[in-house]
Amino acid sequence: PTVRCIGVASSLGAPVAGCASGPESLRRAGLPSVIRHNGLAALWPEILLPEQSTAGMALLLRKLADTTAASIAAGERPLVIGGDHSMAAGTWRGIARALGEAPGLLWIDAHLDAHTPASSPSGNAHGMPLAALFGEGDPALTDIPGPALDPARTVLLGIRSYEAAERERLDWLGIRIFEMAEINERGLPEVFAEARAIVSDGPWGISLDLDALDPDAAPGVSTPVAGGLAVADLRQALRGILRERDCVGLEIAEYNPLLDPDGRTARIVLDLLDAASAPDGATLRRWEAGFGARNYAPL
Ligand code: DIR
Ligand code: MN
Ligand code: MN
Ligand code: MN
Repeated sequence: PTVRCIGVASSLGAPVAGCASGPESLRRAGLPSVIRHNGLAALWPEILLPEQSTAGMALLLRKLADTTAASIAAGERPLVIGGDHSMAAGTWRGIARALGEAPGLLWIDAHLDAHTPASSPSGNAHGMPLAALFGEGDPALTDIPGPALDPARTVLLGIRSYEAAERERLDWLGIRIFEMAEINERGLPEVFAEARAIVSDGPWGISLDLDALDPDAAPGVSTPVAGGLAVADLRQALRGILRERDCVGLEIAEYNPLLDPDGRTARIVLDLLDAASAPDGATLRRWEAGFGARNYAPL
Protein backbone atom coordinates (compact mmCIF):
# COMPACT_ATOMS: atom_id res chain seq x y z
CA PRO A 1 0.00 0.00 0.00
CA THR A 2 1.02 3.62 -0.52
CA VAL A 3 1.79 5.36 2.75
CA ARG A 4 0.46 8.92 2.93
CA CYS A 5 2.21 11.06 5.53
CA ILE A 6 -0.10 13.68 7.00
CA GLY A 7 1.68 16.29 9.11
CA VAL A 8 -0.21 18.11 11.84
CA ALA A 9 1.70 21.25 12.84
CA SER A 10 -0.16 21.98 16.04
CA SER A 11 0.64 22.30 19.72
CA LEU A 12 -2.79 23.74 20.56
CA GLY A 13 -3.48 20.84 22.95
CA ALA A 14 -0.06 20.80 24.62
CA PRO A 15 1.26 22.50 27.75
CA VAL A 16 4.38 23.85 25.96
CA ALA A 17 5.12 24.89 22.39
CA GLY A 18 7.52 22.99 20.17
CA CYS A 19 5.71 19.95 18.85
CA ALA A 20 4.02 22.12 16.21
CA SER A 21 7.31 22.05 14.30
CA GLY A 22 7.65 18.27 14.74
CA PRO A 23 6.38 17.35 11.25
CA GLU A 24 8.63 19.82 9.41
CA SER A 25 11.60 18.68 11.45
CA LEU A 26 10.97 14.98 10.81
CA ARG A 27 10.39 15.63 7.13
CA ARG A 28 13.75 17.37 6.93
CA ALA A 29 15.32 14.44 8.77
CA GLY A 30 14.29 12.20 5.89
CA LEU A 31 11.01 10.68 7.05
CA PRO A 32 9.38 9.69 3.79
CA SER A 33 12.62 8.33 2.31
CA VAL A 34 13.18 5.86 5.16
CA ILE A 35 9.93 4.18 4.09
CA ARG A 36 10.68 4.35 0.36
CA HIS A 37 14.09 2.86 1.02
CA ASN A 38 12.26 -0.27 2.17
CA GLY A 39 10.36 -0.48 -1.10
CA LEU A 40 7.03 1.03 -0.01
CA ALA A 41 5.57 4.01 -1.87
CA ALA A 42 5.37 7.03 0.44
CA LEU A 43 3.92 10.50 -0.18
CA TRP A 44 4.07 13.59 1.98
CA PRO A 45 1.98 16.19 0.16
CA GLU A 46 0.90 18.42 3.02
CA ILE A 47 1.26 19.59 6.58
CA LEU A 48 -1.97 20.81 8.18
CA LEU A 49 -1.79 24.09 10.10
CA PRO A 50 -4.31 25.37 12.65
CA GLU A 51 -6.17 28.52 11.72
CA GLN A 52 -5.84 31.58 13.92
CA SER A 53 -9.34 31.47 15.35
CA THR A 54 -11.07 30.53 18.58
CA ALA A 55 -12.35 27.46 16.76
CA GLY A 56 -8.83 26.56 15.58
CA MET A 57 -8.74 23.17 17.28
CA ALA A 58 -12.21 22.12 16.11
CA LEU A 59 -11.51 23.15 12.51
CA LEU A 60 -8.12 21.45 12.48
CA LEU A 61 -9.49 18.15 13.81
CA ARG A 62 -12.31 18.15 11.26
CA LYS A 63 -9.86 18.83 8.47
CA LEU A 64 -7.56 16.08 9.72
CA ALA A 65 -10.48 13.63 9.91
CA ASP A 66 -11.47 14.53 6.33
CA THR A 67 -7.86 13.96 5.25
CA THR A 68 -7.46 10.53 6.89
CA ALA A 69 -10.89 9.51 5.57
CA ALA A 70 -9.93 10.47 2.01
CA SER A 71 -6.66 8.59 2.35
CA ILE A 72 -8.43 5.39 3.44
CA ALA A 73 -10.99 5.83 0.65
CA ALA A 74 -8.10 6.08 -1.83
CA GLY A 75 -6.74 2.74 -0.59
CA GLU A 76 -3.73 4.31 1.08
CA ARG A 77 -2.30 3.91 4.55
CA PRO A 78 -2.37 7.20 6.49
CA LEU A 79 0.69 7.92 8.63
CA VAL A 80 -0.16 10.91 10.80
CA ILE A 81 2.80 12.85 12.18
CA GLY A 82 2.25 15.32 15.02
CA GLY A 83 1.87 17.64 16.62
CA ASP A 84 0.43 17.02 20.04
CA HIS A 85 -1.70 13.95 20.73
CA SER A 86 -5.05 15.79 20.71
CA MET A 87 -4.90 15.22 16.93
CA ALA A 88 -5.86 11.57 17.54
CA ALA A 89 -9.45 12.74 18.06
CA GLY A 90 -9.51 13.66 14.34
CA THR A 91 -7.25 10.94 12.92
CA TRP A 92 -9.29 7.96 14.10
CA ARG A 93 -12.75 9.46 13.56
CA GLY A 94 -11.82 10.02 9.93
CA ILE A 95 -10.43 6.51 9.53
CA ALA A 96 -13.51 5.00 11.19
CA ARG A 97 -15.81 7.06 8.95
CA ALA A 98 -14.11 5.84 5.77
CA LEU A 99 -14.08 2.22 6.98
CA GLY A 100 -17.73 2.42 8.04
CA GLU A 101 -16.78 0.90 11.39
CA ALA A 102 -14.44 1.65 14.28
CA PRO A 103 -10.97 0.17 13.80
CA GLY A 104 -9.30 -1.64 16.67
CA LEU A 105 -6.86 0.77 18.28
CA LEU A 106 -3.61 0.14 20.13
CA TRP A 107 -2.76 3.26 22.14
CA ILE A 108 0.92 3.32 23.11
CA ASP A 109 1.59 6.07 25.65
CA ALA A 110 2.94 6.87 29.12
CA HIS A 111 -0.47 8.44 29.82
CA LEU A 112 -4.12 7.40 29.53
CA ASP A 113 -5.27 10.54 27.65
CA ALA A 114 -8.80 9.81 28.83
CA HIS A 115 -9.77 13.04 30.55
CA THR A 116 -12.66 15.35 29.79
CA PRO A 117 -12.45 19.08 30.54
CA ALA A 118 -14.40 18.35 33.74
CA SER A 119 -11.88 15.81 35.05
CA SER A 120 -8.61 17.22 33.68
CA PRO A 121 -6.27 18.82 36.23
CA SER A 122 -4.30 20.63 33.52
CA GLY A 123 -7.00 21.49 30.98
CA ASN A 124 -4.63 20.35 28.20
CA ALA A 125 -6.43 18.70 25.29
CA HIS A 126 -3.56 16.26 24.63
CA GLY A 127 -4.74 14.52 27.80
CA MET A 128 -8.27 14.05 26.37
CA PRO A 129 -8.31 12.45 22.89
CA LEU A 130 -9.07 8.88 23.94
CA ALA A 131 -12.15 9.93 25.94
CA ALA A 132 -13.18 12.01 22.93
CA LEU A 133 -12.93 8.97 20.64
CA PHE A 134 -15.49 7.31 22.94
CA GLY A 135 -17.73 10.37 22.55
CA GLU A 136 -16.98 12.09 25.83
CA GLY A 137 -15.69 15.62 26.36
CA ASP A 138 -15.37 18.92 24.54
CA PRO A 139 -17.38 19.20 21.30
CA ALA A 140 -14.20 20.49 19.58
CA LEU A 141 -12.81 16.98 20.05
CA THR A 142 -16.00 14.90 19.87
CA ASP A 143 -18.16 16.63 17.28
CA ILE A 144 -16.41 15.08 14.29
CA PRO A 145 -18.41 12.84 11.95
CA GLY A 146 -17.59 9.14 12.28
CA PRO A 147 -18.23 6.17 14.57
CA ALA A 148 -16.86 6.08 18.12
CA LEU A 149 -14.26 3.50 19.09
CA ASP A 150 -15.23 0.06 20.37
CA PRO A 151 -13.95 -0.39 23.96
CA ALA A 152 -13.63 -4.15 23.40
CA ARG A 153 -11.15 -3.49 20.58
CA THR A 154 -9.16 -0.71 22.26
CA VAL A 155 -6.01 -1.39 24.29
CA LEU A 156 -3.48 0.85 26.05
CA LEU A 157 0.18 -0.05 26.47
CA GLY A 158 3.20 1.57 28.15
CA ILE A 159 1.15 3.38 30.78
CA ARG A 160 2.80 4.77 33.95
CA SER A 161 1.23 8.16 34.73
CA TYR A 162 -2.44 9.02 35.17
CA GLU A 163 -5.11 10.54 37.38
CA ALA A 164 -7.85 8.51 39.06
CA ALA A 165 -10.72 9.98 37.04
CA GLU A 166 -9.34 8.90 33.66
CA ARG A 167 -8.50 5.45 34.99
CA GLU A 168 -12.07 5.08 36.28
CA ARG A 169 -13.46 6.08 32.88
CA LEU A 170 -11.42 3.42 31.06
CA ASP A 171 -12.06 0.77 33.70
CA TRP A 172 -15.78 1.47 33.46
CA LEU A 173 -15.56 0.92 29.70
CA GLY A 174 -13.77 -2.38 30.39
CA ILE A 175 -10.64 -1.42 28.45
CA ARG A 176 -7.50 -3.51 28.81
CA ILE A 177 -4.52 -1.45 30.05
CA PHE A 178 -0.99 -2.84 29.94
CA GLU A 179 1.02 -0.76 32.41
CA MET A 180 4.82 -0.63 32.41
CA ALA A 181 4.94 -2.78 35.55
CA GLU A 182 3.30 -5.65 33.65
CA ILE A 183 5.50 -5.08 30.59
CA ASN A 184 8.64 -5.14 32.75
CA GLU A 185 7.52 -8.40 34.30
CA ARG A 186 6.40 -10.26 31.16
CA GLY A 187 8.50 -8.59 28.47
CA LEU A 188 7.19 -6.54 25.55
CA PRO A 189 7.06 -9.37 22.98
CA GLU A 190 4.51 -11.36 24.99
CA VAL A 191 2.48 -8.31 26.06
CA PHE A 192 2.45 -6.82 22.58
CA ALA A 193 1.24 -10.09 21.10
CA GLU A 194 -1.62 -10.17 23.60
CA ALA A 195 -2.48 -6.51 22.94
CA ARG A 196 -2.45 -7.06 19.18
CA ALA A 197 -4.70 -10.06 19.47
CA ILE A 198 -7.35 -7.94 21.21
CA VAL A 199 -7.35 -5.10 18.65
CA SER A 200 -6.57 -6.85 15.38
CA ASP A 201 -9.72 -8.86 14.79
CA GLY A 202 -10.60 -6.71 11.76
CA PRO A 203 -9.03 -3.42 10.66
CA TRP A 204 -6.84 -1.88 13.33
CA GLY A 205 -4.25 0.82 13.89
CA ILE A 206 -1.70 2.25 16.29
CA SER A 207 -1.53 5.63 17.97
CA LEU A 208 1.97 6.11 19.36
CA ASP A 209 2.74 8.92 21.79
CA LEU A 210 6.53 9.10 21.82
CA ASP A 211 6.51 9.67 25.57
CA ALA A 212 5.80 5.93 25.86
CA LEU A 213 9.50 5.42 25.16
CA ASP A 214 12.04 5.77 27.93
CA PRO A 215 12.99 9.48 28.07
CA ASP A 216 16.64 8.61 28.71
CA ALA A 217 16.71 7.36 25.12
CA ALA A 218 14.04 9.63 23.60
CA PRO A 219 14.08 12.98 25.44
CA GLY A 220 12.35 15.01 22.71
CA VAL A 221 8.83 14.95 24.17
CA SER A 222 6.96 17.60 26.15
CA THR A 223 5.87 15.48 29.11
CA PRO A 224 8.57 12.85 29.80
CA VAL A 225 7.94 10.13 32.42
CA ALA A 226 10.80 7.91 33.65
CA GLY A 227 10.77 4.17 33.10
CA GLY A 228 9.35 3.72 29.61
CA LEU A 229 9.62 1.26 26.73
CA ALA A 230 13.01 0.27 25.32
CA VAL A 231 13.49 1.51 21.75
CA ALA A 232 14.79 -1.87 20.56
CA ASP A 233 11.73 -3.65 21.98
CA LEU A 234 9.31 -1.29 20.26
CA ARG A 235 11.21 -1.57 16.96
CA GLN A 236 10.82 -5.34 17.05
CA ALA A 237 7.15 -5.07 17.97
CA LEU A 238 6.40 -2.68 15.07
CA ARG A 239 8.23 -4.72 12.44
CA GLY A 240 6.43 -4.78 9.13
CA ILE A 241 3.13 -3.37 10.40
CA LEU A 242 2.86 -0.82 7.57
CA ARG A 243 2.80 -3.79 5.19
CA GLU A 244 0.02 -5.67 6.96
CA ARG A 245 -3.29 -5.64 5.13
CA ASP A 246 -5.44 -5.05 8.20
CA CYS A 247 -3.24 -2.36 9.76
CA VAL A 248 -5.11 0.67 8.44
CA GLY A 249 -3.18 3.52 10.03
CA LEU A 250 -0.33 4.67 12.21
CA GLU A 251 -0.01 7.89 14.15
CA ILE A 252 3.11 9.28 15.83
CA ALA A 253 2.52 12.12 18.28
CA GLU A 254 4.38 14.56 20.48
CA TYR A 255 7.80 14.85 18.82
CA ASN A 256 9.20 18.15 20.16
CA PRO A 257 12.30 19.30 18.23
CA LEU A 258 12.99 22.08 20.75
CA LEU A 259 13.73 19.36 23.32
CA ASP A 260 15.81 17.32 20.87
CA PRO A 261 18.76 19.57 20.00
CA ASP A 262 21.03 16.69 18.95
CA GLY A 263 18.33 14.90 16.92
CA ARG A 264 18.41 11.66 18.96
CA THR A 265 14.67 11.42 19.19
CA ALA A 266 14.20 12.19 15.48
CA ARG A 267 16.55 9.34 14.63
CA ILE A 268 14.51 7.02 16.84
CA VAL A 269 11.34 7.98 14.98
CA LEU A 270 13.04 7.14 11.68
CA ASP A 271 14.35 3.87 13.12
CA LEU A 272 10.82 2.93 14.21
CA LEU A 273 9.48 3.71 10.73
CA ASP A 274 12.31 1.75 9.17
CA ALA A 275 11.16 -1.23 11.23
CA ALA A 276 7.47 -0.61 10.50
CA SER A 277 8.11 -0.59 6.74
CA ALA A 278 10.77 -3.33 6.64
CA PRO A 279 10.14 -6.28 4.31
CA ASP A 280 10.01 -9.79 5.77
CA GLY A 281 13.36 -11.00 6.97
CA ALA A 282 15.13 -7.64 6.47
CA THR A 283 17.84 -6.70 8.92
CA LEU A 284 16.99 -3.52 10.79
CA ARG A 285 19.47 -0.72 10.21
CA ARG A 286 20.51 2.18 12.36
CA TRP A 287 19.16 5.11 10.47
CA GLU A 288 22.35 7.15 11.05
CA ALA A 289 24.32 4.56 9.10
CA GLY A 290 21.98 4.90 6.16
CA PHE A 291 21.01 7.33 3.47
CA GLY A 292 19.25 10.01 5.44
CA ALA A 293 21.90 11.22 7.86
CA ARG A 294 23.31 13.85 5.55
CA ASN A 295 19.86 15.37 5.20
CA TYR A 296 19.42 15.80 8.89
CA ALA A 297 19.73 19.37 10.11
CA PRO A 298 19.27 19.76 13.86
CA LEU A 299 17.19 22.81 14.77
C1 DIR B 1 -2.02 14.67 32.44
C2 DIR B 1 -0.80 14.50 31.57
N1 DIR B 1 -2.73 13.41 32.61
C3 DIR B 1 -2.95 15.72 31.82
N2 DIR B 1 -1.13 13.99 30.30
C4 DIR B 1 -0.27 13.89 29.28
O1 DIR B 1 -2.53 16.86 31.71
O2 DIR B 1 -4.07 15.39 31.48
N3 DIR B 1 -0.60 13.33 28.17
N4 DIR B 1 0.95 14.37 29.36
O3 DIR B 1 0.24 13.07 27.17
MN1 MN C 1 1.72 10.80 26.74
MN1 MN D 1 0.55 13.92 25.29
MN1 MN E 1 -0.70 10.85 24.56
